[in-house]
Order: sequence, then C-alpha cells, then structure tokens
Amino acid sequence: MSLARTRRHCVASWSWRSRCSGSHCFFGTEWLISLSLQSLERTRLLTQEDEQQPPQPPSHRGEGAPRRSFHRRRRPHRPPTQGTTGETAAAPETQAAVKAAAPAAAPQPLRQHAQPRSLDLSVVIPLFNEEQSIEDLVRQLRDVLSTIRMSYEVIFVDDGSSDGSFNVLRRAHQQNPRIKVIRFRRNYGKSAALSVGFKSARGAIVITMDADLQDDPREIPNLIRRIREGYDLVSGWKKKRRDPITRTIPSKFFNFVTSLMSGLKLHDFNCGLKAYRSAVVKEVRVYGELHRYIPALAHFSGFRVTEVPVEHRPRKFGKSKFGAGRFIRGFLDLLTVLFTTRYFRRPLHFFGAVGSLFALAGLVINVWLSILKLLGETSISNRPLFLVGILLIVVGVQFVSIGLLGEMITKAQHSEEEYSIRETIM
Ligand SMILES: Nc1nc2c(ncn2[C@@H]2O[C@H](COP(=O)(O)OP(=O)(O)O)[C@@H](O)[C@H]2O)c(=O)[nH]1
Ligand SMILES: [Mg+2]
Repeated sequence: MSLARTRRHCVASWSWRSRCSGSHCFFGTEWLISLSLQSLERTRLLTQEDEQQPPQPPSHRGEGAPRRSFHRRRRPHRPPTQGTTGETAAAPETQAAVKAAAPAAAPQPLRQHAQPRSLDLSVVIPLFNEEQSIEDLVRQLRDVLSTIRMSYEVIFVDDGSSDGSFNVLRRAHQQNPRIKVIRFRRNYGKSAALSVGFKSARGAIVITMDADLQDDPREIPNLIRRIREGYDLVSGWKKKRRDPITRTIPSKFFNFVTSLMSGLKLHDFNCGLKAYRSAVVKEVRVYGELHRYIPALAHFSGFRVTEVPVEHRPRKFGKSKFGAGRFIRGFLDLLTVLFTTRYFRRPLHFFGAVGSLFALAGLVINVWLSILKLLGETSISNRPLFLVGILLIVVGVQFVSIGLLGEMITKAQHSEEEYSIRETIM
C-alpha cells in the first residue's frame, strides 16, 4: 500500500486506531502527526453517524442492487464550529484528508433532525377503520381550511386499521402533500395515536377531531377564535348529541364524575373536536385511555381551559368503537389521572398517609387490649378485635412500604414510547 493510500485509509476508517497499530501505519505516522487528535475523532464520528443512517428505501435502488458504500451516502462536508461541543477548527490538511476520504457526494435530503418549518395550524385526526368517511372528511376540511388564510397541515394517524383506510389516506396525500399520514403497526388506542400526532404537529394551534364525520370541520374557525381570545385549550361541547342512548347515558355519568373529581367544570370532556395552543400538546402526556382527560390534565398543569358548543352529526358510515371495556378502562384512568397529577412525584404522601392511619388504628386497638389484660382480663388473644388490630398494623406497614417503593421507582423512572410506527408519509 502506498504511503498516500495508507494515510487515506487510516483517516477515513472509523476503526483507525486498531488498524493503525499494524505495520502499514507505523511508516505513515509522520503524516498523521500533523493531524490533531480531535479532527481524527471528528472524522470517526462523522463516519459512524453515516453508518447508522437507515438503508435507502427500495425505490432508490432496486432490491437486488448492490449496497452503496457508506462513503457515497456521506453528508456534504460542514465547516466545523467552535464552542458548543468543544470542537476546534480542523487544520487545512485535515480537511483535505477528510475530503479525499469521501468521494463527491450526491445532494442529500434534509437531515432528519433538522428543525422543520413551523405552521399556523395542525389538524390531528386519529382514526381506526374509517375507510368510507375519509374522502368526505378530506373534502370538507379542504373547503374550510382554504378559507381561513393560515398555513396548515393535516396529520392522520391510522391506528392499525384493518380496512382500506390507509390506502385512501395514501391517495389523499398524493393529491395534497399537506396531508400527512402516520400508520401504526397495530391498534394502540386513541391516546397513543393522539400522542404521536401531537409530537409531529408543527402548528402554533393544534386542532383534533374525529374521522367519522360526526365532528363538523366548520367549527374549526370558531375554536381558533377562542384560542386567540387567550385560552390554551378549547374543548367542544356536543350540546345536542346525535348518538344512541347507550352512548349518551354513560357519557353523562362519566362527565359528571370527572367534573366533580377534577374540579374542572366541563359538560363534555370526551368531545373529539378540540383546539390547543401547541404548548399544551407538547407538555401533556397522553397514554392508555387518558385522551378523555386531556382538559383535566391541562387544567392541573395550569393551562386555561374553556368549552364551546359544537355541532354534532349522526354517524354516517361504520360503527362506534366505544364499548363496556373502554368505559371501565376510562374510569380506571380517572384514578390514574388523579393519582399521577397529585401524587406522581410523591407516592409516599398517599400510601404513607393511608398506611399510617391503618397502623395507628391497629396500634390503638392493641394498646387498649393490653391495658385490659393488665387490669385483669383473663385472655385477649381469643378476641376478634385483637386480630383486627394486628391486621391493621401489618396492612399499614405494607402501605408505607409500597409508598417507599413508589418513591424509589419515581426516582429511577424513565419513560418509554408505547407505540411502534409502521409508516410515515411526510
Ligand atoms: N387511533 C384510534 N382512533 C380510534 C380508535 N377507536 C376509535 N377511534 C377514532 O375516534 C373517533 C371516535 O370514535 P367513535 O368510535 O366514533 O367513538 P364515539 O364517537 O364516542 O362513539 C373516530 O375518529 C374513530 O376512528 C382507536 O382505537 N384508535
Ligand atoms: Mg363517533
């Protein structure tokens, strides 16, 4: 290997350290002395990053075509910056060596983590098996959004639909690139769909709505107006609800209890049509069945929440996905909301208080029985009260222990996503 090639090899390869311990590079060390250690590290990191780039999709090269070298997919050389990363400007010959190591690269697509341009409005629509409604919905949305003079995007989150919803969405995107589609691998639930939609949303205002045509897009300007008045979250209120009684009765009960327990007076927590200031959707974490409680969560966080009556339409196609299972899970999630918002960072305050009360009651009972024994009572061990006292002390200690475990988990906690994206059309 010639001296020049040896040098190029050593500089370009990420595993230069191990290779350069061989005889090739021993004779080329005088070339390398002029290169600073930092610039070599930088070269190595750049190449490592490139290796981590996902493979090009099949449309860029045939399935059977040979893989291109990672050097070809290399990003254009960026001038080094000084300061923030402690990186210093590379010596001119280092830059030359880096250039020599990388053949002229084709223009690269925008870097994934580059900050995308922000917009005025994002409409996020979670859906599950709504094939027949989507085309109508897209048309109605276009009619409304074209009148409001705001830059916008519409993000559909297809939650593992088993009908043709995704194909209809793909066609909609081809006709209008402002329509974006995220597709889950399986059904993860409406909260997960909203959560990923919120993460992708670039709008200063975010609107959510159902995909089943029951929400009227013509309400959007009204919601936006309320946000501009200063509210952070405007929730729709289906004042005249067009659903069967099996849906409306549980819903009334649910709204009453939620309103009572959260302290936020709303008639309709679970209306699909809502408007948010982007700060709300970026801050509130939605998972499980928590989408019903976003107004309550936002309220607990200190955001200003209000509601406006909105038009509601009967379901035209398909059927409601709401069932007894979702109702029960929804109520369990209300406990989650109350617990996590009030005691999330201090579980011992909850379990410790309950446990201490139990243990104290048990202690009082047993002390009382002990006094009776001292005063001459023949036997206390055969009295049920004695067993109740012991039980209360044991349960109390267990509650306090759970609280302590909760504290430890809270300290070590790290959050993980609970969905897996199958496809993204941007
Ligand atoms: N992402 C997602 N959306 C869902 C799911 N279930 C229902 N939806 C959507 O949520 C909206 C309202 O659902 P629907 O079944 O009509 O509930 P209802 O209006 O309360 O009876 C519709 O756009 C559905 O497509 C789900 O499991 N995941
Ligand atoms: Mg519906």
